[in-house]
Amino acid sequence: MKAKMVKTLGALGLFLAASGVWTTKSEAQSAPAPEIAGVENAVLTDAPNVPPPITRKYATKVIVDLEVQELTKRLADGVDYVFWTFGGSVPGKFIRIREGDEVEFHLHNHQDNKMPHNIDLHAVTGPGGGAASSFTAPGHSSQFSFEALNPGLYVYHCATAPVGMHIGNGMYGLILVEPKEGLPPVDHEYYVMQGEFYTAGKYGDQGLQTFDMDKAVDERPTYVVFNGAVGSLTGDNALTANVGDTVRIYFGNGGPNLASSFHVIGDQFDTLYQDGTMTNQLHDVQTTLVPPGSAVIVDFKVKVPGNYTLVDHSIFRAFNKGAAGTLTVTGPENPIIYSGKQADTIYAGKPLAETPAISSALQPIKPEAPSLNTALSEQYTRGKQIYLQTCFVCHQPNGLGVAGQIPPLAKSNVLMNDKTGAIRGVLQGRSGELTVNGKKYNGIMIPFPKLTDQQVADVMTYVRNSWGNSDSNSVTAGEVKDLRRGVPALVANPFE
Ligand code: HEC
Ligand SMILES: [Cu+2]
Repeated sequence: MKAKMVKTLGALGLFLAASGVWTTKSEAQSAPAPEIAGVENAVLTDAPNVPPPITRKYATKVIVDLEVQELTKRLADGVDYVFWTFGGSVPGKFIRIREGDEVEFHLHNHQDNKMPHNIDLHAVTGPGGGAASSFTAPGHSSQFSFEALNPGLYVYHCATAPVGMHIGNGMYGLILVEPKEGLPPVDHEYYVMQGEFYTAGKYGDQGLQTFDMDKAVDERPTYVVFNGAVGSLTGDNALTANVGDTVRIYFGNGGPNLASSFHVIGDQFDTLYQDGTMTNQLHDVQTTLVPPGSAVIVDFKVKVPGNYTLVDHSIFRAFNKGAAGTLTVTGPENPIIYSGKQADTIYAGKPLAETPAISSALQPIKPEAPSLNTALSEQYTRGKQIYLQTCFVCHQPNGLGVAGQIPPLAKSNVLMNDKTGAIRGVLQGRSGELTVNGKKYNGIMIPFPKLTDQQVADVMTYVRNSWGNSDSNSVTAGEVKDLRRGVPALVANPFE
């Protein structure tokens, strides 16, 4: 109906214009369709690098190819984590386009990945920011297109359920929609993005760390970092500039939970594009608040040599959780702007009142020993490995699932009373309404056709003997083999 009305008004305008009743040209003609000239492939970069500024003066069709990769990488020294990434790193690739561009977006989900993913770009005008149109199973690609209507710096992120977990595992990045007139030139442009990680172990606990849903829900991160790891921007990885240079930082916050109080120790933001908008520029700012799902651009000129520390000024995060980076500025001293230490002399004030000593009596908490049926221990141990690679992301390391989204395996009546169904579920995937322990779920579990019969038997043995579940028998490879044989739809993909 709306389309029809527009058409009628258009015809009327044309008629009036033709008959000379209409006077001003701008009123007579509706805005011309935006001209799109040519096609190009987007240059994508990993942090802290930014693609070069856009010099063209017209809109074009930009093709973006972004591949989701689930990878084990360093989170801190001696600490590894399975990151879910847009392009192989956290944050995801930096995308740079121009206002008015038509973007043809291709999201590829690598065939070795375990999870479906999608993308919600805050620069997209349309439902979900592209999320539903880009929902992609492992080994598939999705395509959708959008017009970049609003200039600014925008966050993108995965929006596949459980959304918090996808973002919490590193699925976010930045897309810059340059205004038509461009941005003022600077000497250095850098890409920095903050995010939190919630690990089962404490800060610094060594080895491969798993995602901890309870900590994530409670918003108690173990790590708060810039660019996906402790130390991404320190030491040899520090950002650099020379005295007299102008530096621009595109700073985003992936969250998932915490707002960042972004600050550069020892300098001021000469220009702050608050909230990533081009129309609200502030000057001479010390600290700027960047909520999850938002971004800012800061420009400043460095005038004195030395190390400038980038922090989240919620300062324990900087010193105790990783949220610190360095900008190293080299060049001649400028004692007028900053003198350095000029004196150190003896000083003695009046004695202060005595304060009582504070005693702390913190007891370390002993972990609960798992009750383990020794006859099944070998299979159980192998099964646990598979569980921690394949199943825990959804069902959680503690087997409790995610309220309302993923059913529990701990004390699950479905798992324990329908062994055949549980095995079939792993082979074939599951979907549709399901009641577990009296609560309804309606989700999608992807199939695991790559697991061997023995691996399925092992993981079943593990889940049926963990978290209070107990099964006096193990599940055998033979049982799995029989079920697999009777399953013609084995490779059917529930996402298709
Ligand atoms: C992508 C997330 C995901 C992964 C990974 C996953 N599951 Fe599931 N699982 C689900 C969902 C969602 C359901 C409920 C499906 C429904 O609503 O029909 C489910 C249901 C189940 C059930 C039946 C319900 C219950 O709670 O007892 C079992 C058993 C199960 N999964 C075992 C496993 C095992 C074993 C693995 C690893 C091999 C695994 N799942 C991996 C999401 C997942
Ligand atoms: Cu995802």
